[in-house]
Formats: sequence, structure tokens, C-alpha cells
Amino acid sequence: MKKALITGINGQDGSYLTEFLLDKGYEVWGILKRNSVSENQTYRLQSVYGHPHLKLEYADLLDMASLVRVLQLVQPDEIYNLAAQSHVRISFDQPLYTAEITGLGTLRLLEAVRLICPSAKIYQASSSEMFGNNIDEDGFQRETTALHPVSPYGCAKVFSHNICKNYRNAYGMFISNGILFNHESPRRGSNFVTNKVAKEAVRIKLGKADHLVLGNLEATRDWGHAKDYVQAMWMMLQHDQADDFVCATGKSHSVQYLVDYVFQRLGLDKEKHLKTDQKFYRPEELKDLKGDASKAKRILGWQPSISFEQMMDEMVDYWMEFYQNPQW
Ligand code: NAP
Ligand code: G4F
Repeated sequence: MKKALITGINGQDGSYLTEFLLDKGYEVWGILKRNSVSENQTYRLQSVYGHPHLKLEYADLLDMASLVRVLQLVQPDEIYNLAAQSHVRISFDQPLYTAEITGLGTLRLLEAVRLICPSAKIYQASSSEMFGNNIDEDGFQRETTALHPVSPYGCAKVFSHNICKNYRNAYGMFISNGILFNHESPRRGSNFVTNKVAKEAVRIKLGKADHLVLGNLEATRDWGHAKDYVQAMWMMLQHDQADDFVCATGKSHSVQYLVDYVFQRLGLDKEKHLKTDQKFYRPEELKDLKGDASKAKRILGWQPSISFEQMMDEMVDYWMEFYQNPQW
């Protein structure tokens, strides 16, 4: 039985990846960041909690000794480094904290793996945020597009991306960077724009709120579904060579279009219920993202399967059910 270790197991991607790997017959180990509400530590793992092949340990990317302890205990075949302070706007409020986790946290993990289990294969969660506002002439970003981050989060991810390449080349370690474009689901934090729009629009529809308040409506993103993207993470580690791969749908929509789609579906009037507020803008904005995933398609055989509209429908339905449950 193969052993996988996931950092950030209780995140959006960690939870889908856990389900995917358990289905494939893996023993899945995850590290949990301690939270005073212990239910929060496993909130997104409800569907698999108690599974005999799921093992959870306390550890933190800020605490190298805890990473050493877990790696010695598990001796994993595959490591998925998904843990991060992953919110771009918040990275402007907490830049040092973000750099410590999202940047240096990766180096702590790599160094511990190098010393304890150097033959483990590593997946690093790189991000399209690393491109900043750099776009190739054809309107897409791809593996060869230069990295020009425009946020503390993006800068931290560039550090992690580069240190992974450095450890791959310097020590011959199997480390693949997945440069993933935005991917969403009902498990997405509700302070990211897709799930914020879905949740608040449902609350307006049910009479629990009056307004949806957003920042920049002009920005465009290439939004896919997290379920499709965790499959790509696994495929990267099954490939015979470590490499860097973009995962994206190749289609881009504006925040404005996202609001229009959800409001139309719920029969809500934008003039009445939509407001903007400067506090949701970033000090420097990343305007447009659209990814070219042809390398992942050609080499890994990866293909996204869920459309933007199907995904938004699923998120709206999730919140509708959530609020109609009598306990809420
Ligand atoms: P997420 O939902 O924010 O999950 C992040 C996870 O990291 C959570 O489980 C969190 O634990 C954990 N974590 C935070 N700080 C930690 C620390 N110091 N030590 C250990 N664990 C810690 O993010 P996601 O959307 O699943 O994304 C997964 C990864 O892919 C992240 O690295 C993200 O930056 C990257 N990425 C995401 C996207 C996207 O569109 N979703 C695109 C490109 C790249 P708590 O829940 O307990 O805080
Ligand atoms: O949903 P967002 O916060 O995602 P963002 O900033 O693109 O970052 C996500 O994707 C990255 C991949 O490129 C990941 F690496 C990162 O971890 C994260 O998962 O914002 C999307 C867009 C932005 O242009 C933002 O300015 O929506 C705009 N927006 C407008 N109003 C808003 C809001 N974003 C948020 N979170 N909240 C708003 O009220």
C-alpha cells in the first residue's frame, strides 16, 4: 500500500485529494494545524473521517521539528505540499506570516525530506498568481511565461517554486510544481470571490442579507473545479520525470460575469443588491488570468471535465441546502 502525506489536508484541495487517494487504495496521512475548535481541524474531511486508512498528525509548516517527527514516523512515498496562507488579499495584511508559511514553510519541508526520506516524490502547489500581470502575446500564461508576482502571496509562491526547482536540480529529488489556475468548489473558503458570491446571493434570496459587497469587478480569472485539479496533482507524481505543469481550463470570465450568472440563476436584481467597497480591492491588482494547459494534456493526459457554469450551480445548490437545513 502506497503512503501519501498531505500538508493542508483540511483545505479545499487537501480534502478532495484525500478522497481521491483513498479511492486509489493509498494510506493517507495528513498534518493538521492545531485549532482551539477541534471540529474545525477536520471540517472538510467529514466524508472520510474515521476511514481506516486515513491518519492525522499535528504538525505545522512553521515548526520544522514537527515536520521531522512526522516524516520519520510516516516515511511517505509521495508528499503533497498544499499547506499555505492562501488568500491573496490577506497576504497584504499579513505579509510576514504569509512569507513564513507559503514561502519558507516549503523550504522547511524540503530540507526535512532531503535529510529523512529523499526518495519521496513531492508535489508543490505553485500558483498562477506567480505570473502577476505578465501575459504572452496570444493572451495566455504557460510554463514558459516569466514570473512577475504582484502580491506578498505571489512572491512567497515564487520563492517556493524556485526552491523546489533548485532542490530538484541540486539533489536529484523528484519534485514537481503544479502551476494551478484558480479552482473552486463548495469547499472553497467563503472569502474567495466565487464562493462569496454564491453564499451571499443565496442569503439575499432567502432574506438573510440585503447586499453583496465586492471589490474589483473587472478582474478576470480562469476558474476550474478543484476535483479536476487534484487528479492532475496525482498524475504529476505518477509521471516518470519531475517537471512543472500548468493546469487551467483555458477559459476566462470576469467577476462581473460571475455575479451576473449567479444573480440570474436566483432571479436577483443587481441594481438593488450589488455594491462595491474599496476595502475588497488589493493594493496591487492581478487583472487577467487565462492558462494554457496543453503541456499537462499532452504529457499527462489530464483534461478538466467540469464547466464554470456546472461548478457555480453546484456551489449555489450547496448554500441553498446549507441554509434550508433547520439547524441554521
Ligand atoms: P486552503 O483551502 O486555504 O487550504 C490551505 C490548508 O493549509 C488548510 O488546511 C490550512 O489549515 C493549512 N495550513 C495553513 N497554514 C498552515 C501551517 N502553518 N501549517 C500547516 N498547515 C497549514 O487552500 P486550497 O485552495 O486548498 O489550496 C491548496 C494549495 O494550493 C495552497 O498552497 C494554495 O496556495 C495553492 N493554490 C490554490 C489555488 C486555488 O485556486 N485553490 C490555485 C493555485 C494554488 P487550516 O484550514 O487549519 O487553516
Ligand atoms: O477569489 P479570489 O480571492 O482569488 P485570487 O486572488 O485569484 O487567488 C486565488 O487563486 C490563486 C491562483 O491564481 C491562488 F493561488 C490563491 O491561493 C487563491 O486561491 O479573487 C479573485 C478575483 C480577484 O481579482 C479579486 O480582486 O476576484 C476579485 N474580487 C472582487 N471582489 C474579490 C472580491 N475577491 C475576494 N476574495 N473578495 C471580494 O470581495
